[in-house]
Amino acid sequence: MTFSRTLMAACTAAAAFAWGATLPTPSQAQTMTLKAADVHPAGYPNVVAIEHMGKKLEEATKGRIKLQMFPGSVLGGEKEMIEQTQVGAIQILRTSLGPIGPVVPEVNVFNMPFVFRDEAHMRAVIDGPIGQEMLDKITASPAKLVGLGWMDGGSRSLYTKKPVRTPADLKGMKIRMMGNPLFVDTMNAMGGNGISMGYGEVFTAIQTGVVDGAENNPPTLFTANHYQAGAKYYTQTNHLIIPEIFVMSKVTWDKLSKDDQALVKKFSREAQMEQRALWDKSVADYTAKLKAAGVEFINIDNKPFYDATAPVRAKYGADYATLIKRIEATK
Ligand code: BDP
Repeated sequence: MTFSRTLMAACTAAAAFAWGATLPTPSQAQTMTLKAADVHPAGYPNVVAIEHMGKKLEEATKGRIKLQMFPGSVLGGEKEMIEQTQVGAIQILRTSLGPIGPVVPEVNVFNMPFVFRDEAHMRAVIDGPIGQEMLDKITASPAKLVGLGWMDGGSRSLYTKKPVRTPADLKGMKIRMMGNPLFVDTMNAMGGNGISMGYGEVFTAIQTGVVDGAENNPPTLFTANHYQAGAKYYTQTNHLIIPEIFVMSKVTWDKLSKDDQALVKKFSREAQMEQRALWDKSVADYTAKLKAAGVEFINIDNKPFYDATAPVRAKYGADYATLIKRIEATK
């Protein structure tokens, strides 16, 4: 073999293991750089917690496993990123649980309106056995995703160009919802017209009047600038308390040694707890920033919205009555 052929062979081998795997001798642990992705910008609690998890992995494996974060939707919207994670092009994805629903229908129990009493209740559920079972369901499903851990996505409330206080006020208003029929049904039940749309299109849609508003938590409303597109009324409906999730591509997971898998699990649990502390602080900070920017927070009695969405819970919860009872019984 000539020198250049040897070089070519080496380059091909390097390309084949471009994301870092060494030649797969079973006794030798893997070297890899995990590509992690998030729609949120650098500095957002979820992004910071995953980056920190990467640092811990790097330290514990003496640099064998590294993590590179791609924040701010640079790798696409959540639907596209879920697909990329399924095929192994993204190794760790932090996403809302919302767009996981169409891929793993069981998770829709956590996506139902008002299924959690409040954020403390949601946290108790995700930290306990039900949270673990749900991660395991995702892992065991054919989706090719491994559920690593949960994050707090706070409570989602409405933000609109005109003030809303009751379901009747939503009549005729087009409200952007995440890509999952459950959310369109939720908004329709709440009195508006739910429009399913990717997160990256919401700013322009509000600005041009394609929609009259959207719904999200204060940190997202602030960092996505949607209030600057004209949605200045934030009505505290708290209709969805959706935990966020971070998953690993099954393609990647299967390449990890048992020891490395255990490390990833350990640091995932720590990331779940760390994000929460960052989250609480960010909600307070961004709420203050939104108020300073002129966003009007409207406090309402959200019972009429709870009552209006009963048919959505009945429809999507029908197959999970026992699980829902266990959620309700969680203190
Ligand atoms: C944010 C979630 C993010 C979603 C976004 C959305 O953190 O994962 O993509 O909402 O509404 O709260 O699409």
